[in-house]
Amino acid sequence: ASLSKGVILGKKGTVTDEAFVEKARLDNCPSVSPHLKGQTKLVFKPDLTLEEVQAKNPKVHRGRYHPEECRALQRVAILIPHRHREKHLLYLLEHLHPFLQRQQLDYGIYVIHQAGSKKFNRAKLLNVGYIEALKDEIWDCFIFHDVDLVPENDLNLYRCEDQPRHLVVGRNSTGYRLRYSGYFGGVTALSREQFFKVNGFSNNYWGWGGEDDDLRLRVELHRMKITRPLPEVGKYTMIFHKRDQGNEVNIGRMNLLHQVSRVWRTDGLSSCGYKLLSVNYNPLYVNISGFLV
Ligand code: UD2
Ligand code: MN
Repeated sequence: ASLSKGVILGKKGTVTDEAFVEKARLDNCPSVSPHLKGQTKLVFKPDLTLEEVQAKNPKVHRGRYHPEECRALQRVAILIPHRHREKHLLYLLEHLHPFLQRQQLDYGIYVIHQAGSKKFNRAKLLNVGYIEALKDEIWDCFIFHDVDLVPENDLNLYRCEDQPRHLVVGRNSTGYRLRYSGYFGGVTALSREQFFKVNGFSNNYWGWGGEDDDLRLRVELHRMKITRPLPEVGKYTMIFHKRDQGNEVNIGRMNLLHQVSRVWRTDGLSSCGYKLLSVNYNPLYVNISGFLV
């Protein structure tokens, strides 16, 4: 317990963390939540507002929620790389909050915003998210999540297992089929230890492409094996978009992919340089904004 997180001093001056004691009293949540609905049809209302989404999630505070009826099995941080995709973020928050609550998770949502006009760097932003989120809580599990992918089936559990997981088997735009064997893009789940072991993502992928394959190679180099949900469960809707300005295809990606086994130790979490601009605790998500260097 830290003094800044709701700690009270007991009668004899002993320190007790109220929230901690409260959680310890509860039984573990069941391995399958009773609130799951399975496949659902997603609706995206054109005039949706953040206020509406907030009103529908009164139990979410500062981007966080934990079930009141049982002790969650894992603490899960959702990390979303972001720049200029406000509408997509709104739709994702709208669907993800109830989805995660139905799964009885102790979770927090972090949006990692890339400030400035440098080429977009999804992988490095996710490294920043991992480093910064761990300053709030010792998260057990990290879900690295594109802003435009909305899960259709809540049997797709947002938790970590003994091997890294790829949660997107298919999406609407590709006929719900796996794009290629080894594909590791979109939404992935790695435990704190698994991600740390591979030294996180590479920091060197500026612009579109390759960074997901790089992470797959890191995972394979450490003799871990990627697992996936069943195809009917790992289904996502990708909200339609064009390639963003500032995220042009990275033509150097193949060269970078040839160097992974040589550079993973020195390129990653251990060398992730950035200038933190702000951390804002909004009702539905923590917004981390920074310049990548
Ligand atoms: C694919 C992968 C994605 C990543 C990317 C290559 C899937 C489903 N997704 O996505 O994980 O590997 O290829 O880099 O296969 N973003 C912004 N603002 C920008 C640019 C990107 O917020 O200006 C974020 C946002 O979270 C977005 C993600 O980066 O979802 C990936 O970018 P994309 O959606 O343009 O790329 P896409 O759909 O080809
Ligand atoms: Mn996309």
